[in-house]
Amino acid sequence: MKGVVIKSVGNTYNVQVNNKIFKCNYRGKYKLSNNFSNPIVSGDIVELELISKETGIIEKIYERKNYFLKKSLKDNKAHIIASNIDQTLIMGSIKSPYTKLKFIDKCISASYFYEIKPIILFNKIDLLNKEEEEKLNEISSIYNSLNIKLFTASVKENINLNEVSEILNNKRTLIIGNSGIGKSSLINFLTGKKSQRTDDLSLKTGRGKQTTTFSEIFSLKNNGKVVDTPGFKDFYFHDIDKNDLKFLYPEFKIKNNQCKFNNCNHQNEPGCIIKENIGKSISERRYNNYLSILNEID
Ligand SMILES: Nc1nc2c(ncn2[C@@H]2O[C@H](COP(=O)(O)OP(=O)(O)OP(=O)(O)O)[C@@H](O)[C@H]2O)c(=O)[nH]1
Ligand SMILES: [Mg+2]
Ligand SMILES: [Zn+2]
Repeated sequence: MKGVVIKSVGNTYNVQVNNKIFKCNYRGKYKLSNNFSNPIVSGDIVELELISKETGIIEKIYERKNYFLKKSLKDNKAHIIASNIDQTLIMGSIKSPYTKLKFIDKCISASYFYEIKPIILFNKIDLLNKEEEEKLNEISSIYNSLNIKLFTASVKENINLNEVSEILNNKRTLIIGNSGIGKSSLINFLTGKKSQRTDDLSLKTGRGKQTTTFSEIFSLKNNGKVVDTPGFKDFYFHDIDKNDLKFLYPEFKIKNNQCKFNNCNHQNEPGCIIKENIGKSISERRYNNYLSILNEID
């Protein structure tokens, strides 16, 4: 029987077949690649053998269309965040918590690498003063010029949520963002239920408290599905190499062949067209983040 993994907690997986959910374990004899720190993830399509009305055993994982990986800091292996995704919704905020654009750029690059369409959502705009709104406008124009959709919204005050809901229609969307950014709040709105616990920001740190501890798929009122992931502060690439990164910057693409050296990584090489265009067709912030991300790839 074929089903979809909609939740994984430790070694137990909830697998959905039509409208029924079975609690399942994985049969260890079909060992998966040792390169992964977690064998099964939300989004996987699996073959199931039922052992009771409510439980089953996962016999096999069907080939994944795609997946989103980060490096597991525990063992340096690949940690799969979700599989079989159509798009990523990268959430950020100007405040409470403040999101570094580097984090957003990293999520965008990874999305492109795994051939998933990135979309950006800046939440909590209800908190912004004029000056902060201005900052957000500048950020918007950077990403708009790259043809990446950027929404601004407030889940709390129900601002612009219909537009966000529309873009998730009929798609399976991976939601990524720092803890406390409002992922679960958004999902509660989109499912029309209080499916997810949300929490006040920790008073001490001003950051969220990580109330979501595993990835889980939710069905929305509009036929879309979203994968909620535990908020993380930062993440590291697993299989994206230094030489891959430049191809994940759309604004570099048109000019990639025009540098003096055809393998130019646009760092300190002489005759670099990209460096010449910083502040013109290439945003300085994006370029600085590029260098910084490049530096953390080993
Ligand atoms: N002011 C304001 N607060 C919001 C908004 N959206 C969410 N919040 C609040 O921000 C806090 C964190 O929201 P969550 O939805 O739990 O955040 P999360 O991204 O799921 O966090 P993790 O599960 O820890 O990754 C809660 O207190 C929400 O009520 C918003 O648009 N404006
Ligand atoms: Mg959450
Ligand atoms: Zn160059």
